[in-house]
Amino acid sequence: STVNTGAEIRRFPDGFQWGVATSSYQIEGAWDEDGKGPSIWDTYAHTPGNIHNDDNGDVANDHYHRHHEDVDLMRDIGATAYRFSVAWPRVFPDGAGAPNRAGIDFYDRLVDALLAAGIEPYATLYHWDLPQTLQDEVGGWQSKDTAKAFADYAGYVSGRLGDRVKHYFTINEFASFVEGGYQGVDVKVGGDEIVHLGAAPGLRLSDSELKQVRHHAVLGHGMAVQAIRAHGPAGTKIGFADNIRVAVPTIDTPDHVAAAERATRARNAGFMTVMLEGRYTDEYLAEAGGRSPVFTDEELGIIAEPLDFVGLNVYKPGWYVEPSDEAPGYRDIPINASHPRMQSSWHLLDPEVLYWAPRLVQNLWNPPSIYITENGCGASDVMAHDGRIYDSDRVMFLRACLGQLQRATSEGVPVHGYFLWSAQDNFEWMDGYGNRFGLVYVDFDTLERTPKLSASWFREAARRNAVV
Ligand code: PNW
Repeated sequence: STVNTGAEIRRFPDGFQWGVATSSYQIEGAWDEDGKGPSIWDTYAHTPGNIHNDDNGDVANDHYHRHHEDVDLMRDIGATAYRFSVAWPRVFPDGAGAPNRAGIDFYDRLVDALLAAGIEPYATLYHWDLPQTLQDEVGGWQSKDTAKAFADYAGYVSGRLGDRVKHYFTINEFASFVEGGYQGVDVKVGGDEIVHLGAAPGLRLSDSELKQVRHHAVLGHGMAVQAIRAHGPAGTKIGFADNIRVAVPTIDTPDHVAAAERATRARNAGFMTVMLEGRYTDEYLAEAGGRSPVFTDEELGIIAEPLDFVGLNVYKPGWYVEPSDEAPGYRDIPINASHPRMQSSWHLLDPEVLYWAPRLVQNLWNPPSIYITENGCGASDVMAHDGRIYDSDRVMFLRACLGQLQRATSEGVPVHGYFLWSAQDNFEWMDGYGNRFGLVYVDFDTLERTPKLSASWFREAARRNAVV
């Protein structure tokens, strides 16, 4: 008789991508080299008091000069795909105008190295490093001009890399840079505790102004999709990578799941919902006194350009809900102060969110394909032992999360890949270098890289295409 071991049962579909992810500002360094213009994150991190320890990304992982070593590491870890971001101010130092040849050449070399190593490149076009010139001259995403400049840049990049890069994510995490950068985000993390998160450019706009910024961000996404379709080769695949706010049901019955769907659709009204439905919900339009956003039907059509896939960054439950007989048909459930967490201040733990996020998205919008574009966890310190670096907490986290994702694929939810955040420890925004998300440890004095226990776990999971 044959025994089916766990790893045989807990397999992912054939062709499933086992990816790792990073972003330009968090790893590249070389902040003012080869003609690169400053970004709003250069400015923000150079301003004392914004970042833990006043760290900045001037050098970061020095990936700009070490990308060959980093590609080799990813191959050794067994990654089949790599999600990186292109730094807009490397390619257009002032955001628009003449491209900087040396800037795009860097991504050319990176893509060639990835393909030579058998790793499929997935490019994100905006991971928050807006050219400072666009902030200074037009107010960044407060202006429609930024959406237009973004589309021009996206079209140019897809024209230059499109013979080798077949997959693009327009924008990473709308809420993180819009709410974080233009107002500041308050995240409820259990009990009465609220965590405040800030981001570049560090503005404090009103709710009404913020809705206009959101509108320009989703418009920029839609215009970029059109530009890539116009300039990239036929067959180029495009989507976004958004940190969906997931309403998690506590009981898997049709009425609880329906409440979670309603709540998820409502809480993502300014971003995912409008990009996938082409309309703002009535409730969303009534908020902030109905003064904003100002938009046209033509813009709604652009915002909802059909996509090839939806990318979901999934770390934590947004909140928990239950059904209600009263409008809007769901009710929030309080989160206990004792709810388990991972290291980051905002990181509530619930691995089931890797099941519910794709399942709710499929139920609500039925996209042709879904990727998990980020998932992972941070740790403030590391346990070095006999020359090895042990992160059993991360292995626990990954095994639990991927187990739930496998449950979704086994039920037929069309998830075609997973990108772990992150390939290496890197500059973790407000937390600076004090919060480590990598499968690979980086000594930020010597820049030496050392794979952690979690890298060995990832390699075996990728090799077996299963939860191990
Ligand atoms: C994402 N939250 O940010 C970003 O895309 C990455 O650049 C970042 O390094 C990574 O996740 C880890 O933080 C997030 O409040 C920011 O839930 C905030 C939240 C989640 C993710």
